[in-house]
Amino acid sequence: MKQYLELCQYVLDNGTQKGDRTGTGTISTFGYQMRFDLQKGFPLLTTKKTAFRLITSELLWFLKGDTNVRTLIQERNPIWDEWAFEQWVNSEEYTGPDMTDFGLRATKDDEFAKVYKQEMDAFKQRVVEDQAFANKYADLGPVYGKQWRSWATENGTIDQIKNVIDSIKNNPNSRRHIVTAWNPAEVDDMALPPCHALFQFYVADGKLSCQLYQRSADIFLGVPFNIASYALLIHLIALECELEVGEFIHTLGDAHIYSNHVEQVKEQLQREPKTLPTLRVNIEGKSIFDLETKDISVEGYDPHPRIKAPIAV
Ligand code: UFP
Repeated sequence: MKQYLELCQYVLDNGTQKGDRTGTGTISTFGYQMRFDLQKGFPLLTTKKTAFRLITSELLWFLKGDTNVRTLIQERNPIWDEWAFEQWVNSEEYTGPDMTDFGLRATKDDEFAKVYKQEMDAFKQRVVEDQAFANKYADLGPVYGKQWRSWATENGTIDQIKNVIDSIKNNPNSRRHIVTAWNPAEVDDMALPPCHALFQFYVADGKLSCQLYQRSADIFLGVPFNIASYALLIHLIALECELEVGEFIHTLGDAHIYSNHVEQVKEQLQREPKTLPTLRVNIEGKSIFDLETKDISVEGYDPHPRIKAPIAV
Protein backbone atom coordinates (compact mmCIF):
# COMPACT_ATOMS: atom_id res chain seq x y z
CA MET A 1 0.00 0.00 0.00
CA LYS A 2 2.79 2.38 -0.81
CA GLN A 3 0.25 4.22 -3.00
CA TYR A 4 -1.55 5.35 0.17
CA LEU A 5 1.65 6.49 1.89
CA GLU A 6 2.59 8.41 -1.27
CA LEU A 7 -0.77 10.17 -1.13
CA CYS A 8 -0.16 11.16 2.51
CA GLN A 9 3.32 12.47 1.69
CA TYR A 10 2.04 14.31 -1.40
CA VAL A 11 -0.64 16.16 0.54
CA LEU A 12 1.76 17.04 3.39
CA ASP A 13 4.28 18.38 0.83
CA ASN A 14 1.90 20.12 -1.58
CA GLY A 15 -1.30 20.84 0.35
CA THR A 16 -2.59 24.26 1.28
CA GLN A 17 -4.22 25.19 4.57
CA LYS A 18 -7.95 25.26 4.00
CA GLY A 19 -10.91 25.85 6.28
CA ASP A 20 -13.80 23.38 6.12
CA ARG A 21 -17.42 22.77 7.06
CA THR A 22 -16.53 21.04 10.35
CA GLY A 23 -14.40 23.94 11.64
CA THR A 24 -11.40 21.62 12.19
CA GLY A 25 -9.12 22.94 9.43
CA THR A 26 -7.31 20.83 6.83
CA ILE A 27 -4.25 20.56 4.60
CA SER A 28 -5.82 19.99 1.22
CA THR A 29 -5.04 19.30 -2.44
CA PHE A 30 -7.42 18.95 -5.38
CA GLY A 31 -7.26 16.02 -7.80
CA TYR A 32 -5.18 12.88 -7.11
CA GLN A 33 -5.26 9.33 -8.44
CA MET A 34 -4.14 5.94 -7.05
CA ARG A 35 -4.17 2.54 -8.79
CA PHE A 36 -4.41 -0.83 -7.00
CA ASP A 37 -3.87 -4.10 -8.87
CA LEU A 38 -6.25 -6.46 -7.07
CA GLN A 39 -4.32 -9.47 -8.39
CA LYS A 40 -1.49 -8.43 -6.06
CA GLY A 41 -3.50 -8.87 -2.85
CA PHE A 42 -6.41 -7.21 -1.10
CA PRO A 43 -5.67 -3.50 -0.43
CA LEU A 44 -6.43 -3.33 3.28
CA LEU A 45 -4.02 -0.90 4.93
CA THR A 46 -1.12 -2.66 6.68
CA THR A 47 0.53 0.44 8.19
CA LYS A 48 -2.42 0.78 10.61
CA LYS A 49 -4.90 -1.81 11.82
CA THR A 50 -8.12 -1.17 9.85
CA ALA A 51 -11.44 -2.70 10.91
CA PHE A 52 -12.38 -4.84 7.92
CA ARG A 53 -15.54 -6.15 9.60
CA LEU A 54 -16.95 -2.61 9.66
CA ILE A 55 -16.13 -2.08 5.98
CA THR A 56 -17.87 -5.34 5.05
CA SER A 57 -20.94 -4.62 7.12
CA GLU A 58 -21.25 -1.11 5.62
CA LEU A 59 -20.88 -2.32 2.02
CA LEU A 60 -23.47 -5.07 2.48
CA TRP A 61 -25.76 -2.44 4.02
CA PHE A 62 -25.37 -0.32 0.86
CA LEU A 63 -25.91 -3.33 -1.39
CA LYS A 64 -29.13 -4.27 0.39
CA GLY A 65 -30.43 -0.76 -0.28
CA ASP A 66 -30.67 0.02 3.43
CA THR A 67 -30.29 3.62 4.68
CA ASN A 68 -31.20 3.17 8.33
CA VAL A 69 -28.31 3.18 10.82
CA ARG A 70 -30.29 0.80 13.05
CA THR A 71 -29.02 -2.17 11.05
CA LEU A 72 -25.42 -1.03 11.55
CA ILE A 73 -25.89 -0.39 15.27
CA GLN A 74 -27.29 -3.92 15.61
CA GLU A 75 -24.12 -5.20 13.95
CA ARG A 76 -21.97 -3.13 16.35
CA ASN A 77 -20.83 -0.97 13.44
CA PRO A 78 -20.39 2.65 14.61
CA ILE A 79 -19.32 4.19 11.28
CA TRP A 80 -22.50 6.22 10.78
CA ASP A 81 -23.47 6.83 14.45
CA GLU A 82 -22.51 10.50 14.49
CA TRP A 83 -24.59 11.34 11.42
CA ALA A 84 -27.73 9.79 12.86
CA PHE A 85 -27.08 11.29 16.29
CA GLU A 86 -26.75 14.73 14.70
CA GLN A 87 -30.27 14.41 13.23
CA TRP A 88 -31.60 13.54 16.68
CA VAL A 89 -29.91 16.33 18.67
CA ASN A 90 -30.88 18.91 16.05
CA SER A 91 -34.54 17.88 16.26
CA GLU A 92 -37.26 19.68 18.23
CA GLU A 93 -37.92 16.55 20.25
CA TYR A 94 -34.41 16.46 21.74
CA THR A 95 -34.35 18.14 25.17
CA GLY A 96 -31.07 16.79 26.60
CA PRO A 97 -27.80 18.69 27.23
CA ASP A 98 -26.57 21.05 24.50
CA MET A 99 -24.75 19.01 21.84
CA THR A 100 -23.67 21.86 19.52
CA ASP A 101 -20.45 20.86 17.67
CA PHE A 102 -20.34 17.59 19.66
CA GLY A 103 -17.64 15.99 17.52
CA LEU A 104 -15.09 18.74 17.86
CA ARG A 105 -15.98 19.62 21.47
CA ALA A 106 -15.63 16.02 22.66
CA THR A 107 -11.99 16.05 21.51
CA LYS A 108 -11.19 19.17 23.56
CA ASP A 109 -13.34 18.88 26.69
CA ASP A 110 -13.22 15.67 28.78
CA GLU A 111 -16.28 16.56 30.86
CA PHE A 112 -18.32 17.17 27.73
CA ALA A 113 -16.97 13.95 26.17
CA LYS A 114 -18.56 11.98 29.05
CA VAL A 115 -21.95 13.64 28.63
CA TYR A 116 -21.77 13.13 24.88
CA LYS A 117 -21.00 9.43 25.28
CA GLN A 118 -23.97 9.01 27.65
CA GLU A 119 -26.31 10.74 25.22
CA MET A 120 -24.95 8.75 22.28
CA ASP A 121 -25.34 5.44 24.14
CA ALA A 122 -28.92 6.31 25.11
CA PHE A 123 -29.68 7.30 21.51
CA LYS A 124 -28.33 4.02 20.13
CA GLN A 125 -30.23 1.96 22.67
CA ARG A 126 -33.46 3.73 21.76
CA VAL A 127 -32.81 3.24 18.04
CA VAL A 128 -32.50 -0.52 18.59
CA GLU A 129 -35.52 -0.78 20.90
CA ASP A 130 -37.93 1.62 19.19
CA GLN A 131 -38.54 1.09 15.46
CA ALA A 132 -40.64 4.26 15.06
CA PHE A 133 -37.88 6.34 16.68
CA ALA A 134 -35.31 4.66 14.42
CA ASN A 135 -37.39 5.42 11.33
CA LYS A 136 -37.58 9.06 12.33
CA TYR A 137 -34.00 9.75 13.45
CA ALA A 138 -31.68 6.93 12.37
CA ASP A 139 -32.60 6.98 8.70
CA LEU A 140 -29.96 9.00 6.87
CA GLY A 141 -32.32 9.89 4.02
CA PRO A 142 -31.77 8.93 0.37
CA VAL A 143 -28.05 8.07 0.82
CA TYR A 144 -25.99 5.41 -1.00
CA GLY A 145 -28.27 2.38 -0.48
CA LYS A 146 -31.27 4.25 -1.84
CA GLN A 147 -29.51 5.71 -4.88
CA TRP A 148 -27.73 2.42 -5.74
CA ARG A 149 -30.79 0.17 -5.49
CA SER A 150 -33.87 2.39 -5.87
CA TRP A 151 -33.13 5.74 -7.51
CA ALA A 152 -36.50 7.47 -7.65
CA THR A 153 -38.08 8.60 -10.91
CA GLU A 154 -41.60 9.66 -11.85
CA ASN A 155 -42.14 6.16 -13.26
CA GLY A 156 -40.84 4.07 -10.38
CA THR A 157 -37.34 3.24 -9.19
CA ILE A 158 -34.08 2.25 -10.90
CA ASP A 159 -31.86 -0.51 -9.50
CA GLN A 160 -28.47 0.74 -10.68
CA ILE A 161 -26.53 -2.20 -9.20
CA LYS A 162 -28.69 -4.86 -10.87
CA ASN A 163 -28.56 -2.88 -14.12
CA VAL A 164 -24.78 -2.56 -14.05
CA ILE A 165 -24.38 -6.30 -13.31
CA ASP A 166 -26.63 -7.05 -16.29
CA SER A 167 -24.70 -4.72 -18.56
CA ILE A 168 -21.33 -6.18 -17.46
CA LYS A 169 -22.64 -9.71 -18.11
CA ASN A 170 -24.40 -9.01 -21.40
CA ASN A 171 -22.31 -6.27 -22.92
CA PRO A 172 -18.88 -6.33 -21.27
CA ASN A 173 -17.32 -3.95 -23.79
CA SER A 174 -19.79 -1.21 -22.99
CA ARG A 175 -18.39 2.14 -21.86
CA ARG A 176 -21.55 2.88 -19.91
CA HIS A 177 -21.13 0.66 -16.82
CA ILE A 178 -21.84 3.53 -14.43
CA VAL A 179 -23.42 3.85 -11.00
CA THR A 180 -23.98 7.29 -9.50
CA ALA A 181 -24.92 8.06 -5.93
CA TRP A 182 -24.90 11.80 -6.67
CA ASN A 183 -28.57 12.60 -7.23
CA PRO A 184 -28.88 16.40 -7.47
CA ALA A 185 -32.63 16.25 -6.83
CA GLU A 186 -32.12 14.52 -3.47
CA VAL A 187 -28.75 15.75 -2.18
CA ASP A 188 -30.40 18.24 0.17
CA ASP A 189 -32.37 15.45 1.90
CA MET A 190 -29.28 13.37 2.70
CA ALA A 191 -27.56 13.38 6.12
CA LEU A 192 -24.26 13.53 4.19
CA PRO A 193 -24.06 14.08 0.42
CA PRO A 194 -22.23 11.11 -1.12
CA CYS A 195 -18.44 11.29 -0.85
CA HIS A 196 -17.90 8.33 -3.19
CA ALA A 197 -20.10 9.86 -5.82
CA LEU A 198 -19.77 7.93 -9.09
CA PHE A 199 -18.08 4.77 -10.30
CA GLN A 200 -17.52 3.03 -13.62
CA PHE A 201 -16.68 -0.60 -14.35
CA TYR A 202 -14.46 -1.77 -17.20
CA VAL A 203 -13.97 -5.30 -18.55
CA ALA A 204 -10.88 -6.42 -20.49
CA ASP A 205 -8.99 -9.76 -20.67
CA GLY A 206 -11.61 -11.40 -18.48
CA LYS A 207 -10.90 -8.97 -15.63
CA LEU A 208 -13.19 -6.45 -13.98
CA SER A 209 -11.80 -3.03 -13.07
CA CYS A 210 -13.48 -0.03 -11.50
CA GLN A 211 -12.74 3.65 -11.21
CA LEU A 212 -14.28 5.72 -8.45
CA TYR A 213 -14.64 9.48 -8.30
CA GLN A 214 -14.58 10.54 -4.64
CA ARG A 215 -15.45 14.24 -4.28
CA SER A 216 -14.13 14.62 -0.73
CA ALA A 217 -11.56 12.44 1.00
CA ASP A 218 -10.56 12.39 4.68
CA ILE A 219 -7.18 10.82 4.07
CA PHE A 220 -6.49 9.46 7.53
CA LEU A 221 -9.89 8.06 8.57
CA GLY A 222 -12.01 7.80 5.42
CA VAL A 223 -9.71 6.81 2.55
CA PRO A 224 -8.39 3.48 3.97
CA PHE A 225 -12.04 2.44 4.39
CA ASN A 226 -13.02 3.66 0.93
CA ILE A 227 -10.17 1.77 -0.78
CA ALA A 228 -11.03 -1.51 0.94
CA SER A 229 -14.76 -1.01 0.41
CA TYR A 230 -14.44 -0.54 -3.37
CA ALA A 231 -11.89 -3.35 -3.65
CA LEU A 232 -14.47 -5.58 -1.95
CA LEU A 233 -17.23 -4.29 -4.23
CA ILE A 234 -15.14 -5.17 -7.31
CA HIS A 235 -14.55 -8.70 -5.93
CA LEU A 236 -18.27 -9.18 -5.29
CA ILE A 237 -19.42 -7.88 -8.68
CA ALA A 238 -16.68 -9.97 -10.35
CA LEU A 239 -17.96 -13.09 -8.54
CA GLU A 240 -21.50 -12.30 -9.67
CA CYS A 241 -20.33 -11.82 -13.27
CA GLU A 242 -17.83 -14.73 -13.27
CA LEU A 243 -14.85 -12.47 -13.99
CA GLU A 244 -11.39 -12.14 -12.44
CA VAL A 245 -10.55 -8.95 -10.57
CA GLY A 246 -8.52 -6.25 -12.32
CA GLU A 247 -7.63 -2.81 -10.98
CA PHE A 248 -9.22 -0.35 -8.59
CA ILE A 249 -8.56 3.22 -9.71
CA HIS A 250 -9.26 5.75 -7.00
CA THR A 251 -9.66 9.35 -8.11
CA LEU A 252 -9.94 11.98 -5.39
CA GLY A 253 -11.35 15.52 -5.55
CA ASP A 254 -10.68 17.49 -2.33
CA ALA A 255 -8.10 15.23 -0.69
CA HIS A 256 -7.45 16.49 2.82
CA ILE A 257 -5.66 15.72 6.07
CA TYR A 258 -7.49 17.22 9.06
CA SER A 259 -5.21 19.37 11.23
CA ASN A 260 -5.83 17.02 14.19
CA HIS A 261 -4.67 14.00 12.13
CA VAL A 262 -1.29 15.35 10.99
CA GLU A 263 0.74 13.72 13.78
CA GLN A 264 -0.99 10.38 13.20
CA VAL A 265 -0.26 10.59 9.46
CA LYS A 266 3.40 11.33 10.15
CA GLU A 267 3.58 8.37 12.54
CA GLN A 268 2.18 6.14 9.82
CA LEU A 269 4.73 7.39 7.31
CA GLN A 270 7.47 5.97 9.57
CA ARG A 271 6.04 2.47 9.18
CA GLU A 272 6.98 -0.15 6.56
CA PRO A 273 4.06 -1.60 4.58
CA LYS A 274 3.61 -5.38 5.03
CA THR A 275 2.33 -8.14 2.73
CA LEU A 276 -1.29 -7.60 1.69
CA PRO A 277 -3.94 -10.04 2.93
CA THR A 278 -6.16 -12.26 0.75
CA LEU A 279 -9.94 -11.93 0.54
CA ARG A 280 -12.21 -14.91 1.26
CA VAL A 281 -15.90 -14.83 0.29
CA ASN A 282 -18.23 -17.68 1.14
CA ILE A 283 -20.80 -17.17 -1.63
CA GLU A 284 -21.78 -20.83 -2.17
CA GLY A 285 -25.43 -20.91 -3.22
CA LYS A 286 -25.98 -17.18 -2.59
CA SER A 287 -26.18 -13.97 -4.58
CA ILE A 288 -24.11 -10.99 -3.44
CA PHE A 289 -27.32 -9.39 -2.14
CA ASP A 290 -27.84 -12.20 0.39
CA LEU A 291 -24.33 -12.19 1.83
CA GLU A 292 -23.83 -11.56 5.55
CA THR A 293 -20.83 -9.98 7.24
CA LYS A 294 -19.64 -13.37 8.51
CA ASP A 295 -19.41 -14.68 4.91
CA ILE A 296 -16.54 -12.29 4.13
CA SER A 297 -13.09 -12.23 5.71
CA VAL A 298 -9.43 -11.52 5.05
CA GLU A 299 -6.63 -14.03 5.56
CA GLY A 300 -3.03 -13.21 6.38
CA TYR A 301 -3.73 -9.70 7.69
CA ASP A 302 -0.90 -8.73 10.05
CA PRO A 303 -0.98 -4.91 10.26
CA HIS A 304 0.92 -2.43 12.40
CA PRO A 305 -1.11 -1.37 15.48
CA ARG A 306 -4.12 0.89 15.35
CA ILE A 307 -3.67 4.69 15.52
CA LYS A 308 -6.48 6.66 17.10
CA ALA A 309 -7.77 9.99 15.79
CA PRO A 310 -10.91 12.10 16.29
CA ILE A 311 -13.55 12.10 13.54
CA ALA A 312 -14.74 15.44 12.13
CA VAL A 313 -18.53 15.57 11.91
N1 UFP B 1 -15.53 11.06 4.15
C1 UFP B 1 -14.62 10.24 3.50
N2 UFP B 1 -15.09 9.06 2.99
C2 UFP B 1 -16.38 8.68 3.10
C3 UFP B 1 -17.30 9.52 3.77
C4 UFP B 1 -16.83 10.68 4.29
O1 UFP B 1 -13.44 10.54 3.39
O2 UFP B 1 -16.74 7.61 2.62
F1 UFP B 1 -18.58 9.18 3.86
C5 UFP B 1 -15.08 12.37 4.74
C6 UFP B 1 -14.65 13.39 3.73
C7 UFP B 1 -14.90 14.68 4.49
C8 UFP B 1 -16.17 14.39 5.28
O3 UFP B 1 -13.84 14.89 5.42
O4 UFP B 1 -16.17 12.97 5.43
C9 UFP B 1 -17.41 14.82 4.54
O5 UFP B 1 -17.57 16.21 4.63
P1 UFP B 1 -18.04 17.11 3.40
O6 UFP B 1 -19.42 16.67 3.01
O7 UFP B 1 -18.00 18.51 3.95
O8 UFP B 1 -17.06 16.90 2.27
